Amino acid sequence: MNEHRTIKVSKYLSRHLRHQPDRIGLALDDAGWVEIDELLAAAAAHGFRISRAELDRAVEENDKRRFSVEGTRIRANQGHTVDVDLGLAAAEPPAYLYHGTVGRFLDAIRAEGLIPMGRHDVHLSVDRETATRVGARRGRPVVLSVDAGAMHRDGHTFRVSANGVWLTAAVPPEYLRLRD
Ligand code: HQG
Repeated sequence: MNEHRTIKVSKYLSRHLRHQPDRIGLALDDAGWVEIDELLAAAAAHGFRISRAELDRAVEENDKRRFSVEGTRIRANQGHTVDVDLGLAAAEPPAYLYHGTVGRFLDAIRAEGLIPMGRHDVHLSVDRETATRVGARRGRPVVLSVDAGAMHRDGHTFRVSANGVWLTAAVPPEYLRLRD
């Protein structure tokens, strides 16, 4: 299976495990899991046939480890817009985390801080390189430093996904340092 196909399968999985399971008649459980057999059958029934080997490859070779397989089930590790409770324990973040965005959002971010927009949480990266890549999805990237240590001391809750993305409900502006 070529890389192009793996990416296509990965995008299909992201779409239906994070955002639109009902589009193919799928129901995720409360924690976001679905039976792999059900997913493959639903995909085939809606015109996108994926073999089990292709699914396994898309999970294992995923650049961001976006999916977890446990036993007979699969879920997305983070990034949902549908209502799921991933059941992640609260964790102590590193002193600084990073958020990649673009210049056109900065005025709003300065005024109201980082908010989750469509997703459940604000997504933060452990290093500037990753944050730069996240921002670059939308244009020339701007990386913001988040004083996660101070937020944690002040009682904000952080969780870390299975693929190392830090999640928090919102980042008030006083914890942000903007770098243009
Ligand atoms: C911005 C991808 C205006 C925020 C990535 C971002 C990541 C505000 C956008 C993961 C704002 C939301 C998440 C405010 C935040 N006013 N704009 N107050 N607060 N924003 O896609 O962090 O490939 O929901 O800066 O790599 O870009 O999907 O979040 O630009 O890990 O696995 O609103 O998604 O991973 O966009 O990306 P998103 P994100 P995957």
